Amino acid sequence: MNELEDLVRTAQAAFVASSTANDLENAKAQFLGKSGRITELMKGMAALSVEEKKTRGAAINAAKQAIEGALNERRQALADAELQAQLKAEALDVTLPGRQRAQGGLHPVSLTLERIEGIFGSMGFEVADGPEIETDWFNFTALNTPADHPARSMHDTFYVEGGHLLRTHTSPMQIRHAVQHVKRYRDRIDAGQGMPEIRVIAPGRTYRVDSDATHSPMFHQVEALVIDEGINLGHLKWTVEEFCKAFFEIDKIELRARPSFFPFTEPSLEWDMRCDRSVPGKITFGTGNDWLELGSSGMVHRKVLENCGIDSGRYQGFAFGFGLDRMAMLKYSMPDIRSFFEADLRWLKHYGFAALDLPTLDGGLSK
Ligand code: FA5
Repeated sequence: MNELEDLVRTAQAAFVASSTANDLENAKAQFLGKSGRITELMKGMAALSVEEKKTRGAAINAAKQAIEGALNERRQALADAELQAQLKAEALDVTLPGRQRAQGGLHPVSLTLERIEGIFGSMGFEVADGPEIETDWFNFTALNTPADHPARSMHDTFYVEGGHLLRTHTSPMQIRHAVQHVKRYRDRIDAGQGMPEIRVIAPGRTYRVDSDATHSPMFHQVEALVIDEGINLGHLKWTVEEFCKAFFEIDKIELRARPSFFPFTEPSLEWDMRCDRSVPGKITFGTGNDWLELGSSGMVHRKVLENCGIDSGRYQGFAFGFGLDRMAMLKYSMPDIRSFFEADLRWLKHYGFAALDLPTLDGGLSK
């Protein structure tokens, strides 16, 4: 009997010494496994008499149950310890204040773009989109600016492989859109029924080798194109004026048209707006003795219409291209165009385009 009590004690000690579930299973095999100590003792009963087998068998069974009891107890203890360790590792302080989700805002260029699209949308203009990597044909040649034309030097740009370039203005969209329009109404045009008017704006990114406070190597323009029978300079002036009134939210503006030159428009005009800049850092429109350049425009050149397959004897058009970033600078009184592309949160916060003090979940204020 002592031998069995010893065995139980040895098993209990081995289980207690097992610090992991794996160790415990190995220890179990030594006592309760197929070739473990209990199995060996069972096998040893073969030579005993029936009476002896009864007493010996009962004693071995009792020892086996004691060992199994000790094993289960240790298993439970290890599982509890593991759970405690996990709970400790994943401890959560529910009294901590919640993490605040920072509130972003739209960039002034995006807001300006949305605003411009909204205003022209209300005037019945479609919005067209086109590639920023252009061919020489769309960016220059189709716009009546052949390879040897001096006007090309004003649009120094970034050339990429395969004779392509980063577009220097949004005017190539005039050609792309007009060509598509003619294609779409080919049957009507061929039947002598004419085509519906073109009334479209094309905003987007443009590129030039330029950099100072009012020029950036990547900037945004918005192009407008209207082509129909009987379009004249009066339509151009009215559209520019109405757009400016809506954009700057003022009823009284005074525009000045200056003669200019673009190979793709004839005549060509640049538009300035009367303003007052006598107070440093402040600009007021509609009064004052100063003029601010807004953008360029003109009546679409006969050759450009013809390059798009449009009958220049029947149709006339106007087009203009305004600097979108410049419009944003004027609208929000921002002095330096380079700040637009520096992704400086302090600048966005300063002009109110990113949240400043937001309430956190614990009622405090974030900085
Ligand atoms: C053009 O780009 C012509 N395509 C506009 C046009 C369209 C004329 C249709 C006639 C008919 P211009 O180079 O002037 O024109 O540029 C137009 C406007 O883009 C400028 O008035 C200015 O507001 C803006 N701009 C030009 N270069 C830059 C630059 N580097 N950074 C920021 N804005 C610029």
